[in-house]
Amino acid sequence: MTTAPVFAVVGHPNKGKSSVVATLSQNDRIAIALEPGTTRDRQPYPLTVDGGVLYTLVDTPGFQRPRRVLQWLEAHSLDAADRPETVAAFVHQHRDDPRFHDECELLAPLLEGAGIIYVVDGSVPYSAEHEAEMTILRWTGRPSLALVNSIGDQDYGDSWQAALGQFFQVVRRFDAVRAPFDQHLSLLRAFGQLEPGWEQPLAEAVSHLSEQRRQRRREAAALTARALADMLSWAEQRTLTVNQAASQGSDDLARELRERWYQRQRQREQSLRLEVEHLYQHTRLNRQEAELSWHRDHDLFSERSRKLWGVSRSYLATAGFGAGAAGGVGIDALTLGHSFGAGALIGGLIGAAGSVLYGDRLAASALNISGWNQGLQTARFGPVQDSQFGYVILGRAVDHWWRVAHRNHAGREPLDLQPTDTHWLERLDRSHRSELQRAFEQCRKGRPMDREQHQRMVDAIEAAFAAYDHWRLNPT
Ligand SMILES: Nc1nc2c(ncn2[C@@H]2O[C@H](COP(=O)(O)OP(=O)(O)OP(=O)(O)O)[C@@H](O)[C@H]2O)c(=O)[nH]1
Ligand SMILES: [Mg+2]
Repeated sequence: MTTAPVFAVVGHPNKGKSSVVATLSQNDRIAIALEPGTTRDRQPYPLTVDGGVLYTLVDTPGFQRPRRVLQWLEAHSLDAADRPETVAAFVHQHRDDPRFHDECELLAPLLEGAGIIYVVDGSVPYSAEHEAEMTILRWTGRPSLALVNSIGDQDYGDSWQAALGQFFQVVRRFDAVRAPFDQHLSLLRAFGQLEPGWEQPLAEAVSHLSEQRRQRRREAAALTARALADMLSWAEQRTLTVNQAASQGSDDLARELRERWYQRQRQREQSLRLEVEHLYQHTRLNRQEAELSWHRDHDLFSERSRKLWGVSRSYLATAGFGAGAAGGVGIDALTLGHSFGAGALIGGLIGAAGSVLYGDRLAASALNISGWNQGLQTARFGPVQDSQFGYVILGRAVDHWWRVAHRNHAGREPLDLQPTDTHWLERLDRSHRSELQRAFEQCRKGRPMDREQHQRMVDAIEAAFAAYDHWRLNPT
């Protein structure tokens, strides 16, 4: 069994050290902030997959007094051979000296065998003040790699590369917030080149992480399938006594059940969001303002959002709504055979979001009241009769999944779920589309799916993820 490599992430204050650690250790709890001096003490963050540590990153505070440290080192070194010991002597001697707290914290893991990841900000020009830092790091004699992480918009990467190349074995550009997953893997391979003993553990880390990513996508599709089946087949019920039935009009009753039904759908969608976020180890995404709240103007249930989420009439036609759809027949006409039409459904749901369009008409028609049985009656609202609802929920879920799966753990901005204006779902192949349509129909009719059917639905959703991913990367 090989030991997992350890890397200390070091550099100037406020240049993205903690951001690099957060992204590469998939840990969104690490403190990242605009103010310098956010990280006060060194802290190891292991990346664990299936109970095994693949590598550990040590977050550290930034250099505070590199020139003073270098002066001390130069004054206490006899020749190049004793430089690592001189650095160790410095740390030993200044461990309790508050002036050099930060330097001792960042050098200690290097003395214990960690490799160096030196982080600079490529959006500000190179300056000689970094030379003292780089010289101190070189004196430790540890394997080293420099990362040019750009915080702002300017690009001084080339001048940085030239300077860094003289001090570090490998120099890479890496944007901690935006770098796609492939670049994480390529960076890990570069770490493996720093020391012979690290090549194998980091090659294993790359293969574990690739496999984990495939599994997560599969699991996210399964979670989405479960939520869809649940939401599409959901009905609210209430049992009424004779007195209750007499005192409450059916409009009133429908309104009550409808409110509960909306509430339940919202909660179920929210719980799917959390499940997917936790799957990808995002534990504190800010969804309050920018993302999953119910904006009135692109509400889940509005006609506009149906269009935005990519469910076009031609898609509905191919998915099983009949030839009339392609000819431009209105949505209501397409679904005439159902117990309530898409127009009424959408209108009613808009009603829930604040407008009163169609509200009561829908409420009355969606309510189903049983006959009397031993002095009791059952009122039932749902399940939703239009499979279009499924496409809206699916569209939102796929978009959320994509943003979470592609989000680095250094990201601290709110997750902003902007609706798209392209019918990306049409890129899904015909057989998976039909599979989805079949699954939605089955849920609508309240028929439970067997294992195989459920599995086919998961496959179709995974294919929808892939289609969306492809569309995002090749939008035209
Ligand atoms: N746009 C962008 N911003 C980044 C990136 N990396 C860091 N930042 C921002 O830069 C600021 C500092 O990031 P940190 O990761 O806390 O920096 P640090 O080097 O750990 O800072 P100290 O612990 O204070 O030394 C934060 O506001 C980050 O959001 C990046 O790759 N892109
Ligand atoms: Mg920090």
